[in-house]
Amino acid sequence: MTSPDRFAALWRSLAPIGRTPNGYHRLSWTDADLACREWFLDEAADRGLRVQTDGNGNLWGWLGDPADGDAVVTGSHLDSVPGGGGYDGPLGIVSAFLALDLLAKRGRTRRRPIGVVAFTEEEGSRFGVACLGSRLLTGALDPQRAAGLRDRDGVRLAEAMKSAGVDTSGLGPDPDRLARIGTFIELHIEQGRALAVPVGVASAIWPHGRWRMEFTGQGNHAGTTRMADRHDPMLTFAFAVLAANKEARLRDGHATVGRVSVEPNATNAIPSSVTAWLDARAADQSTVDALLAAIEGRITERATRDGTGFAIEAESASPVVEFHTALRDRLASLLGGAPVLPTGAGHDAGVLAAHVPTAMLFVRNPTGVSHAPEESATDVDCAAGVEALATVLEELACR
Ligand code: HGY
Ligand code: MN
Ligand code: MN
Repeated sequence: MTSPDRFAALWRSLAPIGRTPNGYHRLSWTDADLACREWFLDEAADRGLRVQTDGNGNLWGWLGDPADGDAVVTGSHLDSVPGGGGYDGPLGIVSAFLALDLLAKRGRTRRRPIGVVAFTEEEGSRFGVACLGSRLLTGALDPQRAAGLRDRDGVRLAEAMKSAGVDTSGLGPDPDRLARIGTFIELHIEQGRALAVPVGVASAIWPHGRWRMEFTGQGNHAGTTRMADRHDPMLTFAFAVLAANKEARLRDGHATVGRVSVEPNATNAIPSSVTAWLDARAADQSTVDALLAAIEGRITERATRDGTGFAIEAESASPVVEFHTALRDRLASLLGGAPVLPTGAGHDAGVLAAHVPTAMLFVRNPTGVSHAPEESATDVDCAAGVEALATVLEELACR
Protein backbone atom coordinates (compact mmCIF):
# COMPACT_ATOMS: atom_id res chain seq x y z
CA MET A 1 0.00 0.00 0.00
CA THR A 2 1.32 3.43 -0.75
CA SER A 3 0.73 5.19 2.52
CA PRO A 4 -0.16 8.86 2.41
CA ASP A 5 3.21 9.45 4.08
CA ARG A 6 5.04 7.72 1.27
CA PHE A 7 3.10 9.80 -1.23
CA ALA A 8 3.88 12.97 0.72
CA ALA A 9 7.60 12.13 0.84
CA LEU A 10 7.92 11.79 -2.94
CA TRP A 11 5.63 14.78 -3.44
CA ARG A 12 7.91 16.91 -1.28
CA SER A 13 10.90 16.07 -3.50
CA LEU A 14 9.25 17.74 -6.51
CA ALA A 15 7.06 20.38 -4.89
CA PRO A 16 9.66 23.16 -4.37
CA ILE A 17 10.68 23.21 -8.06
CA GLY A 18 9.18 26.19 -9.87
CA ARG A 19 7.09 27.26 -6.87
CA THR A 20 6.72 31.02 -6.33
CA PRO A 21 4.60 33.07 -3.89
CA ASN A 22 2.08 33.36 -6.77
CA GLY A 23 1.86 29.68 -7.69
CA TYR A 24 3.89 27.42 -9.97
CA HIS A 25 5.82 28.72 -12.96
CA ARG A 26 7.01 25.58 -14.75
CA LEU A 27 7.02 26.66 -18.37
CA SER A 28 8.59 24.25 -20.85
CA TRP A 29 12.34 24.49 -21.41
CA THR A 30 12.81 27.08 -18.67
CA ASP A 31 15.12 26.39 -15.70
CA ALA A 32 12.17 25.18 -13.62
CA ASP A 33 11.20 22.71 -16.33
CA LEU A 34 14.78 21.51 -16.68
CA ALA A 35 14.90 20.94 -12.92
CA CYS A 36 11.66 18.95 -13.13
CA ARG A 37 13.19 16.91 -15.92
CA GLU A 38 16.23 16.19 -13.75
CA TRP A 39 13.87 15.05 -10.99
CA PHE A 40 12.11 12.71 -13.46
CA LEU A 41 15.42 11.20 -14.62
CA ASP A 42 16.58 10.69 -11.01
CA GLU A 43 13.33 8.99 -9.97
CA ALA A 44 13.36 6.83 -13.08
CA ALA A 45 16.99 5.84 -12.49
CA ASP A 46 16.21 5.01 -8.84
CA ARG A 47 13.70 2.46 -10.19
CA GLY A 48 16.00 1.03 -12.80
CA LEU A 49 13.96 2.45 -15.68
CA ARG A 50 15.64 2.98 -19.00
CA VAL A 51 15.16 6.68 -19.82
CA GLN A 52 14.86 8.40 -23.18
CA THR A 53 14.10 11.91 -24.39
CA ASP A 54 12.29 11.57 -27.70
CA GLY A 55 12.70 13.88 -30.71
CA ASN A 56 9.90 16.11 -29.42
CA GLY A 57 11.31 16.54 -25.92
CA ASN A 58 8.94 14.09 -24.22
CA LEU A 59 10.58 12.11 -21.41
CA TRP A 60 10.15 8.30 -21.21
CA GLY A 61 11.16 5.79 -18.52
CA TRP A 62 10.84 2.09 -19.43
CA LEU A 63 10.48 -1.07 -17.36
CA GLY A 64 11.29 -3.79 -19.89
CA ASP A 65 12.04 -3.30 -23.56
CA PRO A 66 9.50 -1.11 -25.40
CA ALA A 67 10.48 -2.90 -28.61
CA ASP A 68 8.55 -5.91 -27.25
CA GLY A 69 5.46 -3.82 -28.01
CA ASP A 70 1.99 -3.69 -26.48
CA ALA A 71 3.42 -1.52 -23.70
CA VAL A 72 1.26 -0.15 -20.93
CA VAL A 73 2.22 3.52 -20.65
CA THR A 74 1.17 5.90 -17.91
CA GLY A 75 2.12 9.51 -17.23
CA SER A 76 1.09 13.11 -17.73
CA HIS A 77 2.99 16.42 -17.85
CA LEU A 78 5.35 18.46 -15.65
CA ASP A 79 4.67 21.92 -17.05
CA SER A 80 2.16 24.31 -15.48
CA VAL A 81 0.18 27.37 -16.46
CA PRO A 82 1.85 30.53 -15.13
CA GLY A 83 0.80 30.85 -11.47
CA GLY A 84 -0.65 27.36 -11.60
CA GLY A 85 -1.23 24.68 -9.02
CA GLY A 86 1.20 21.88 -8.21
CA TYR A 87 -1.04 18.89 -8.95
CA ASP A 88 -2.19 19.46 -12.54
CA GLY A 89 0.22 17.19 -14.40
CA PRO A 90 2.82 16.23 -11.78
CA LEU A 91 0.28 14.18 -9.80
CA GLY A 92 0.12 11.74 -12.71
CA ILE A 93 3.88 11.35 -12.80
CA VAL A 94 4.52 11.08 -9.06
CA SER A 95 1.68 8.55 -8.91
CA ALA A 96 3.20 6.58 -11.80
CA PHE A 97 6.53 6.16 -10.02
CA LEU A 98 4.82 5.17 -6.75
CA ALA A 99 2.53 2.75 -8.59
CA LEU A 100 5.64 1.02 -9.99
CA ASP A 101 6.96 0.75 -6.42
CA LEU A 102 3.70 -0.90 -5.37
CA LEU A 103 3.79 -3.25 -8.34
CA ALA A 104 7.34 -4.29 -7.43
CA LYS A 105 6.16 -5.01 -3.87
CA ARG A 106 3.29 -7.13 -5.12
CA GLY A 107 5.83 -9.25 -6.96
CA ARG A 108 3.61 -9.97 -9.98
CA THR A 109 5.36 -11.05 -13.18
CA ARG A 110 5.18 -8.30 -15.79
CA ARG A 111 4.12 -9.65 -19.21
CA ARG A 112 4.43 -6.34 -21.06
CA PRO A 113 6.74 -3.34 -20.96
CA ILE A 114 5.58 -0.51 -18.72
CA GLY A 115 6.43 3.08 -19.62
CA VAL A 116 6.23 6.31 -17.64
CA VAL A 117 5.98 9.42 -19.82
CA ALA A 118 6.20 13.16 -19.19
CA PHE A 119 4.78 15.00 -22.21
CA THR A 120 6.25 18.42 -22.87
CA GLU A 121 4.26 21.69 -23.07
CA GLU A 122 0.87 20.17 -22.27
CA GLU A 123 -0.48 23.53 -21.09
CA GLY A 124 0.68 25.40 -24.17
CA SER A 125 1.52 28.21 -21.75
CA ARG A 126 4.81 29.15 -23.35
CA PHE A 127 4.34 28.39 -27.05
CA GLY A 128 0.57 28.67 -27.34
CA VAL A 129 -0.44 25.19 -28.53
CA ALA A 130 -1.80 22.81 -25.88
CA CYS A 131 -0.55 19.21 -25.72
CA LEU A 132 2.38 20.16 -27.94
CA GLY A 133 4.51 17.08 -27.14
CA SER A 134 1.75 14.52 -27.60
CA ARG A 135 0.43 16.26 -30.74
CA LEU A 136 3.93 16.18 -32.28
CA LEU A 137 4.39 12.50 -31.31
CA THR A 138 1.09 11.51 -32.96
CA GLY A 139 1.44 13.72 -36.03
CA ALA A 140 -1.40 16.01 -34.96
CA LEU A 141 0.85 19.07 -35.23
CA ASP A 142 3.14 19.98 -38.12
CA PRO A 143 6.75 20.02 -36.85
CA GLN A 144 7.64 23.05 -38.99
CA ARG A 145 4.82 25.04 -37.43
CA ALA A 146 5.84 23.82 -33.98
CA ALA A 147 9.53 24.68 -34.44
CA GLY A 148 8.53 28.24 -35.32
CA LEU A 149 6.13 28.84 -32.43
CA ARG A 150 7.35 31.78 -30.38
CA ASP A 151 6.97 32.61 -26.68
CA ARG A 152 6.12 36.07 -25.38
CA ASP A 153 9.76 37.13 -25.67
CA GLY A 154 9.91 35.97 -29.29
CA VAL A 155 11.98 32.84 -28.51
CA ARG A 156 11.17 30.02 -30.97
CA LEU A 157 10.46 26.52 -29.65
CA ALA A 158 13.40 25.13 -31.62
CA GLU A 159 15.75 27.68 -30.01
CA ALA A 160 14.43 26.95 -26.52
CA MET A 161 14.95 23.22 -27.04
CA LYS A 162 18.42 23.70 -28.51
CA SER A 163 19.49 25.87 -25.57
CA ALA A 164 18.35 23.02 -23.33
CA GLY A 165 20.67 20.75 -25.31
CA VAL A 166 17.91 18.87 -27.13
CA ASP A 167 18.43 18.04 -30.79
CA THR A 168 15.39 19.30 -32.71
CA SER A 169 16.05 17.35 -35.90
CA GLY A 170 13.68 14.68 -34.62
CA LEU A 171 10.68 17.00 -34.13
CA GLY A 172 7.59 15.39 -35.57
CA PRO A 173 5.61 12.14 -35.73
CA ASP A 174 7.20 9.08 -34.12
CA PRO A 175 5.08 6.20 -35.48
CA ASP A 176 7.42 3.47 -34.23
CA ARG A 177 7.23 4.75 -30.67
CA LEU A 178 3.46 5.17 -30.91
CA ALA A 179 3.06 1.64 -32.33
CA ARG A 180 4.75 0.21 -29.23
CA ILE A 181 2.07 1.60 -26.93
CA GLY A 182 -0.73 -0.90 -26.30
CA THR A 183 -2.62 1.17 -23.71
CA PHE A 184 -2.21 4.66 -22.28
CA ILE A 185 -3.46 5.58 -18.81
CA GLU A 186 -3.26 9.13 -17.44
CA LEU A 187 -3.94 9.81 -13.78
CA HIS A 188 -4.86 13.46 -13.18
CA ILE A 189 -6.31 15.64 -10.48
CA GLU A 190 -10.00 16.24 -11.16
CA GLN A 191 -10.52 19.90 -11.95
CA GLY A 192 -14.14 20.62 -11.31
CA ARG A 193 -15.14 19.31 -7.88
CA ALA A 194 -17.17 16.53 -9.49
CA LEU A 195 -15.80 13.63 -7.42
CA ALA A 196 -17.36 12.65 -4.09
CA VAL A 197 -14.98 9.70 -3.69
CA PRO A 198 -11.17 9.61 -3.98
CA VAL A 199 -10.90 8.10 -7.49
CA GLY A 200 -12.99 8.30 -10.67
CA VAL A 201 -12.67 7.26 -14.31
CA ALA A 202 -13.00 9.65 -17.27
CA SER A 203 -15.71 9.18 -19.86
CA ALA A 204 -14.98 12.11 -22.17
CA ILE A 205 -13.19 15.42 -22.73
CA TRP A 206 -15.26 18.37 -23.92
CA PRO A 207 -14.37 19.85 -27.31
CA HIS A 208 -12.54 23.13 -26.82
CA GLY A 209 -10.18 25.57 -28.42
CA ARG A 210 -8.16 28.78 -28.18
CA TRP A 211 -8.64 31.79 -30.44
CA ARG A 212 -6.41 34.87 -30.82
CA MET A 213 -8.43 38.10 -31.13
CA GLU A 214 -6.91 41.29 -32.59
CA PHE A 215 -8.61 44.65 -31.91
CA THR A 216 -7.16 47.60 -33.81
CA GLY A 217 -7.95 51.31 -33.60
CA GLN A 218 -6.38 54.75 -33.56
CA GLY A 219 -3.79 55.40 -30.90
CA ASN A 220 -4.25 58.92 -29.56
CA HIS A 221 -3.88 61.30 -26.65
CA ALA A 222 -5.97 60.46 -23.58
CA GLY A 223 -6.37 64.13 -22.69
CA THR A 224 -7.02 65.89 -25.94
CA THR A 225 -9.08 63.39 -27.95
CA ARG A 226 -12.84 64.00 -27.72
CA MET A 227 -14.83 60.86 -26.79
CA ALA A 228 -16.87 61.14 -30.02
CA ASP A 229 -13.69 61.14 -32.10
CA ARG A 230 -12.16 58.01 -30.64
CA HIS A 231 -11.59 54.63 -32.32
CA ASP A 232 -10.62 52.84 -29.16
CA PRO A 233 -9.86 49.08 -29.48
CA MET A 234 -9.99 48.76 -25.70
CA LEU A 235 -13.71 49.56 -25.87
CA THR A 236 -14.37 46.81 -28.41
CA PHE A 237 -12.20 44.44 -26.38
CA ALA A 238 -14.16 45.21 -23.19
CA PHE A 239 -17.39 44.51 -25.04
CA ALA A 240 -15.89 41.25 -26.37
CA VAL A 241 -15.19 39.94 -22.85
CA LEU A 242 -18.76 40.64 -21.74
CA ALA A 243 -20.22 39.20 -24.95
CA ALA A 244 -18.19 35.98 -24.64
CA ASN A 245 -19.37 35.55 -21.06
CA LYS A 246 -23.03 36.17 -21.96
CA GLU A 247 -23.07 33.92 -25.03
CA ALA A 248 -21.46 31.11 -23.02
CA ARG A 249 -24.03 31.42 -20.25
CA LEU A 250 -26.83 31.29 -22.80
CA ARG A 251 -25.50 27.95 -24.11
CA ASP A 252 -24.17 26.23 -20.96
CA GLY A 253 -20.74 26.62 -22.48
CA HIS A 254 -17.54 28.02 -20.96
CA ALA A 255 -15.80 31.10 -22.37
CA THR A 256 -12.77 32.74 -20.79
CA VAL A 257 -10.55 35.67 -21.69
CA GLY A 258 -7.58 35.34 -19.36
CA ARG A 259 -4.78 36.85 -21.36
CA VAL A 260 -4.50 40.28 -22.99
CA SER A 261 -1.76 42.55 -24.30
CA VAL A 262 -2.15 46.24 -25.15
CA GLU A 263 -0.10 48.51 -27.39
CA PRO A 264 1.36 50.87 -26.33
CA ASN A 265 -0.02 50.01 -22.84
CA ALA A 266 0.45 53.59 -21.63
CA THR A 267 -1.70 55.25 -18.97
CA ASN A 268 -2.25 58.43 -20.98
CA ALA A 269 -2.63 57.02 -24.49
CA ILE A 270 -5.65 55.51 -26.22
CA PRO A 271 -4.38 52.10 -27.36
CA SER A 272 -3.63 51.46 -31.02
CA SER A 273 -4.23 47.73 -30.62
CA VAL A 274 -5.34 45.10 -28.13
CA THR A 275 -4.58 41.39 -28.50
CA ALA A 276 -6.53 38.90 -26.41
CA TRP A 277 -7.07 35.14 -26.27
CA LEU A 278 -10.43 33.42 -26.01
CA ASP A 279 -10.73 29.93 -24.51
CA ALA A 280 -14.11 28.41 -25.38
CA ARG A 281 -15.51 24.98 -24.50
CA ALA A 282 -18.80 23.10 -24.38
CA ALA A 283 -20.14 19.56 -24.02
CA ASP A 284 -20.45 19.10 -27.80
CA GLN A 285 -18.86 20.52 -30.95
CA SER A 286 -22.04 22.09 -32.35
CA THR A 287 -22.39 24.16 -29.19
CA VAL A 288 -18.74 25.26 -29.40
CA ASP A 289 -19.25 26.24 -33.04
CA ALA A 290 -22.47 28.13 -32.26
CA LEU A 291 -20.80 29.86 -29.32
CA LEU A 292 -17.89 31.01 -31.47
CA ALA A 293 -20.19 32.24 -34.24
CA ALA A 294 -22.29 34.22 -31.77
CA ILE A 295 -19.26 35.78 -30.06
CA GLU A 296 -17.62 36.67 -33.38
CA GLY A 297 -20.88 38.13 -34.73
CA ARG A 298 -21.51 40.36 -31.75
CA ILE A 299 -17.95 41.65 -31.62
CA THR A 300 -17.92 42.38 -35.37
CA GLU A 301 -21.10 44.45 -34.98
CA ARG A 302 -19.60 46.34 -32.07
CA ALA A 303 -16.33 46.99 -33.92
CA THR A 304 -18.33 48.61 -36.71
CA ARG A 305 -19.95 50.93 -34.17
CA ASP A 306 -16.61 51.71 -32.53
CA GLY A 307 -14.85 52.27 -35.86
CA THR A 308 -12.26 49.68 -34.86
CA GLY A 309 -10.88 46.59 -36.59
CA PHE A 310 -11.48 43.06 -35.32
CA ALA A 311 -9.96 39.74 -36.41
CA ILE A 312 -10.15 36.31 -34.77
CA GLU A 313 -8.04 33.26 -35.55
CA ALA A 314 -8.00 29.74 -34.08
CA GLU A 315 -4.67 28.90 -32.40
CA SER A 316 -5.46 25.38 -31.17
CA ALA A 317 -8.57 23.22 -31.44
CA SER A 318 -9.35 19.99 -29.58
CA PRO A 319 -12.30 17.86 -30.76
CA VAL A 320 -14.49 15.95 -28.33
CA VAL A 321 -12.82 12.82 -26.93
CA GLU A 322 -14.90 9.78 -25.95
CA PHE A 323 -12.53 7.44 -24.12
CA HIS A 324 -12.36 3.74 -25.09
CA THR A 325 -15.66 2.50 -23.61
CA ALA A 326 -14.61 -1.13 -22.97
CA LEU A 327 -11.40 0.00 -21.23
CA ARG A 328 -13.31 2.68 -19.31
CA ASP A 329 -15.87 0.19 -18.04
CA ARG A 330 -13.21 -2.44 -17.31
CA LEU A 331 -11.30 0.03 -15.11
CA ALA A 332 -14.42 1.36 -13.39
CA SER A 333 -15.39 -2.17 -12.40
CA LEU A 334 -11.81 -3.11 -11.49
CA LEU A 335 -11.85 -0.13 -9.12
CA GLY A 336 -14.98 -1.28 -7.34
CA GLY A 337 -17.49 0.67 -9.41
CA ALA A 338 -15.60 3.96 -9.52
CA PRO A 339 -17.71 6.86 -10.81
CA VAL A 340 -17.37 7.68 -14.53
CA LEU A 341 -17.39 11.36 -15.44
CA PRO A 342 -16.50 13.81 -18.25
CA THR A 343 -14.16 16.74 -17.98
CA GLY A 344 -13.91 20.19 -19.56
CA ALA A 345 -10.12 20.09 -19.25
CA GLY A 346 -7.86 18.98 -22.07
CA HIS A 347 -5.20 16.32 -21.54
CA ASP A 348 -2.49 14.45 -23.45
CA ALA A 349 -4.72 11.40 -22.97
CA GLY A 350 -7.18 13.17 -25.26
CA VAL A 351 -4.56 13.26 -28.00
CA LEU A 352 -3.37 9.66 -27.50
CA ALA A 353 -7.00 8.43 -27.45
CA ALA A 354 -7.19 8.82 -31.23
CA HIS A 355 -4.34 6.32 -31.63
CA VAL A 356 -4.33 3.80 -28.76
CA PRO A 357 -6.87 2.51 -26.21
CA THR A 358 -6.67 5.24 -23.57
CA ALA A 359 -8.22 5.89 -20.16
CA MET A 360 -7.94 8.49 -17.43
CA LEU A 361 -8.16 8.16 -13.67
CA PHE A 362 -9.21 11.23 -11.69
CA VAL A 363 -8.20 11.98 -8.11
CA ARG A 364 -10.58 14.05 -6.01
CA ASN A 365 -9.93 17.78 -5.77
CA PRO A 366 -11.84 18.97 -2.70
CA THR A 367 -12.18 22.60 -3.81
CA GLY A 368 -12.29 22.01 -7.55
CA VAL A 369 -9.86 24.90 -7.98
CA SER A 370 -7.22 24.33 -10.67
CA HIS A 371 -4.85 26.45 -12.75
CA ALA A 372 -4.35 28.48 -9.57
CA PRO A 373 -2.08 28.17 -6.49
CA GLU A 374 -5.03 27.01 -4.34
CA GLU A 375 -5.30 23.72 -6.31
CA SER A 376 -5.09 20.88 -3.78
CA ALA A 377 -5.67 17.20 -3.08
CA THR A 378 -5.24 15.30 0.18
CA ASP A 379 -2.37 12.84 0.67
CA VAL A 380 -4.97 10.20 1.55
CA ASP A 381 -6.80 10.67 -1.76
CA CYS A 382 -3.53 10.82 -3.68
CA ALA A 383 -2.42 7.55 -2.05
CA ALA A 384 -5.77 6.04 -3.11
CA GLY A 385 -5.00 7.24 -6.63
CA VAL A 386 -1.62 5.52 -6.57
CA GLU A 387 -3.25 2.33 -5.31
CA ALA A 388 -5.81 2.50 -8.13
CA LEU A 389 -3.14 3.14 -10.75
CA ALA A 390 -1.09 0.19 -9.47
CA THR A 391 -4.15 -2.04 -9.69
CA VAL A 392 -4.81 -0.87 -13.25
CA LEU A 393 -1.17 -1.37 -14.29
CA GLU A 394 -1.18 -4.83 -12.72
CA GLU A 395 -4.39 -5.71 -14.58
CA LEU A 396 -3.07 -4.45 -17.93
CA ALA A 397 0.61 -5.41 -17.76
CA CYS A 398 0.73 -8.55 -15.61
CA ARG A 399 -2.18 -10.65 -16.76
O1 HGY B 1 -6.47 23.88 -20.73
C1 HGY B 1 -6.67 22.71 -20.40
O2 HGY B 1 -7.78 22.21 -20.41
C2 HGY B 1 -5.51 21.86 -19.94
O3 HGY B 1 -5.24 22.17 -18.62
N1 HGY B 1 -4.35 22.04 -20.76
MN1 MN C 1 -3.94 22.18 -16.96
MN1 MN D 1 -3.09 18.76 -16.95
